Parts: sequence; C-alpha cells; structure tokens
Amino acid sequence: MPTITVYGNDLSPPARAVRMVAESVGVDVDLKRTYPLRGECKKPEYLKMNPMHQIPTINDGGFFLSDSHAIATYLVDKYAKNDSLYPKDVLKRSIVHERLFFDVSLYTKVLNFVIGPLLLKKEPTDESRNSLVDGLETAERFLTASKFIAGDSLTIADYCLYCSITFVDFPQKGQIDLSKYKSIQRWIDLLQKTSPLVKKYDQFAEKGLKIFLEDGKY
Ligand SMILES: N[C@@H](CCC(=O)N[C@@H](CS)C(=O)NCC(=O)O)C(=O)O
Repeated sequence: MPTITVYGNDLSPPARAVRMVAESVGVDVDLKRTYPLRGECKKPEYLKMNPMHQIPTINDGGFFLSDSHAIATYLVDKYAKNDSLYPKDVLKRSIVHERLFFDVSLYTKVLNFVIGPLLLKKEPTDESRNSLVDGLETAERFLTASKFIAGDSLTIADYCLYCSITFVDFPQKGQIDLSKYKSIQRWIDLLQKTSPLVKKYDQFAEKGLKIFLEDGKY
C-alpha cells in the first residue's frame, strides 16, 4: 500500500478530510501531529514545505502539497481505482470544484466563529455569526437541491464540507443549532449512517478536542 506523510492533527477539519480521502483511495497515512497554534507551522523547516504555514501539508515521496482541497483532488487523481469521488466528466468535476471552493470560504467563517472565541473565551461577534449563518444557508440550498453536496453521489467535497460544517457545533455545543437546517441535518445523518470512515474520523475529532481542551494544542 502506498504511504504518504500528512502534517496535521486530529482536531483540524481539513487535516481530517485529507486523511479520509487518503483512506478512501487506499493510501496509508503516516500522521505527523502538528499544532499551528504552538507556532510549529512557522518554523523555517515547515515553511519550506508549506509557505502558507498551515496544516494539512503532505509529503508524497518528496512531493509536497498543501491545502486540503488541492490534496484531495491529487490523491484521487493519483491513487483512486475509479473516479467516483472526483469525477473525470467535466461538468460533474466542475460542480465538485465549485463546492470545494465554497468550502474554502465556509471554513474561514467557521474558524472565525468557533476558534477565536474558544481561545479568547469571548462570545462570537454578531458579524462572525451572520457571516457563518449566510454560509450555512448556502450549504442548505445545495443540499436541498441534491442528495450529496455535489450531486447524486458521494465525492471528496462531501468529506471536506462534512468536516467543516460539523465543526460549527463541535467544540462548543449550541452556539448555532445545526438541526434547524433540515437538509444539512439529513446529509449529516446520511453520512454518519452510511460511511464507516465518517464515524471513525468523528472519533479522532473527539480525541483531538480532548487534547485541545486539556493542553490548548491546536
Ligand atoms: N484552505 C486551507 C485551510 C487550512 C487551515 O486553515 N488550517 C489551519 C488549521 S485547521 C491552520 O493551519 N492555521 C494556521 C495558520 O493559518 O497560520 C485547507 O483547506 O487546507
């Protein structure tokens, strides 16, 4: 089985999404636990691998790649036995891209809403709440129109957006009630019921949260 190194940690949604895609396409992951809040991504040796100083980053036999969405597409293109997670059909692939780019902006909103207040122990600002609600309403519209986030079948965009969206309610329960978004909730339930990988990585997230709450490691 091919093995790649992933620089990430158990709590980070984009790092989990990358590990889920790797496992889906039969790639083993050697996880090097890395915590940006500890300054680990700003060390010169890390900046050489990823000038954007973020997790996840992968090393695949000396090839370094960052950004979970770029990594997810690379892993399927390089290692998957079929194209179901990332269709080759131009129209279907374009919709996957659209949703992946949407995830980039949504995850920024999630981080602003969740992590800042969690670290600073302050209530989230109205601005960060409104911006996230707007993103969730968009996701709700996507999921009202189709069973999965980018159409009728599971794609890498589901893994990425699942990790981002469930993080809204994860470190601090009840800040935003996801259950009021009926289509998002239906999709979360579907993924949790049908994907053993989703269940497995939800448990890693719980483990990562415990480490964060005990040691502030993120
Ligand atoms: N667009 C990036 C976002 C990655 C990201 O925001 N990672 C956070 C942790 S979850 C990080 O490393 N932050 C440190 C920093 O930005 O300096 C991706 O999808 O990989």
